[in-house]
Amino acid sequence: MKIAIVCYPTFGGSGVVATELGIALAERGHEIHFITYKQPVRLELLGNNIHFHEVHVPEYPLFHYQPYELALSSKLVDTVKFYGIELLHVHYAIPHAYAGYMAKKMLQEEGIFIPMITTLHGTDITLVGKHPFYKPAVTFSINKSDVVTSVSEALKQNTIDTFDIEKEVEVIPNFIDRTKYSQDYTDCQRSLMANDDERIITHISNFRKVKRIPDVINIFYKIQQEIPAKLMMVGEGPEKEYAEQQCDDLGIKEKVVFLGNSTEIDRILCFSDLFLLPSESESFGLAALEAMINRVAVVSSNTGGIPEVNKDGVSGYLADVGDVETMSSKSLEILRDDAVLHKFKENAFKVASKFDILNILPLYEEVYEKAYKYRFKNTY
Ligand code: GMT
Repeated sequence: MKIAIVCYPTFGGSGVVATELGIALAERGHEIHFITYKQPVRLELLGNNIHFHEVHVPEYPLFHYQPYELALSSKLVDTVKFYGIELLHVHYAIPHAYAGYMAKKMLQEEGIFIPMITTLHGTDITLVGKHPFYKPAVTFSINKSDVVTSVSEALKQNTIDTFDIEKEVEVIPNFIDRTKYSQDYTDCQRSLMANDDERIITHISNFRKVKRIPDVINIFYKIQQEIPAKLMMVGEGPEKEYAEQQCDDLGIKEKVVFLGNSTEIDRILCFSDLFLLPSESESFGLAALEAMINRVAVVSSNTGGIPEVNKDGVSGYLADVGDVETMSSKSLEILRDDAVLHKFKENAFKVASKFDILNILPLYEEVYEKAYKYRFKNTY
């Protein structure tokens, strides 16, 4: 099938999922066309059946805001026509579902009917999408999608509770490609990061408020008071500067390493013992899943879709949002003893394995088949 994928090309979870999905679909013989403003970060190899089309937004002094949606829908129309694209899969409703619908309408005028699948990822519903300034447009574009999927049961419920949705929302959880994560730890340069007696704790995110970065630091602060430990902070974002200041104020600067954005997440995770994800809201928690497949135990909040990924008492522990006390004591419970830590690490791997791409990809292919049937329906 010839599929156009629209996504954010950055380090954010939705872009990573869209990119990994496209790569896997291309490996299964589909022809994939990524359409976005920059080559997605995890997309390294382009080839016969994997293409990238850049959306350019020409600057014009009259525009205070550059009209990205307009440029994206025009690019979609051109690409669909030129390559004979059969299906449109947009990730993150804002503004992709809206632009996708406009492209559908323009193509329809020329007698081309292209089905659109919209995958909801999280903040497009829970944070940004429900803002009154966006809500009518988000509701409209979800309802106008031929198939709607969400990455967790929790997000599906949230969507139904928040929006006036006429469409069925199908849950297709995020996934992981096990084969991409080496089981060979010889490459793992743990000694560069910490002493043998130190536990390594990691947090990876885009350092937005929703990730509750101060909680990460406070949990670690309590851990390192009890056992030797280091904290790896991976990513960039608005809360990073404050986090660095917080570490300075708490006198733990030497024990915390800020690594910035990284394309070598698995290398960092391979020497980690524990992953912290105390988010305020999280529709799935892809970062936790990536940690778990690398045999890293997870201590997280119990918000949104996280309990569907991190199993309490098995792959790690869950606590209420903001409950730093419980998150630090549970972390210590995992970290104090080698045998306990080993058990949690192995469990984390087992739980994560259920989200293997081999189990999830066919669900997307099923949805594509279903959406493809809509191509003859002149209903939108
Ligand atoms: O918040 C992020 O990390 C980025 C955001 C995105 O859409 O790029 O992530 C959302 O989608 C991810 C992939 O489906 C999920 O794993 C994250 O849980 C979700 N983030 C939130 O709900 C806050």
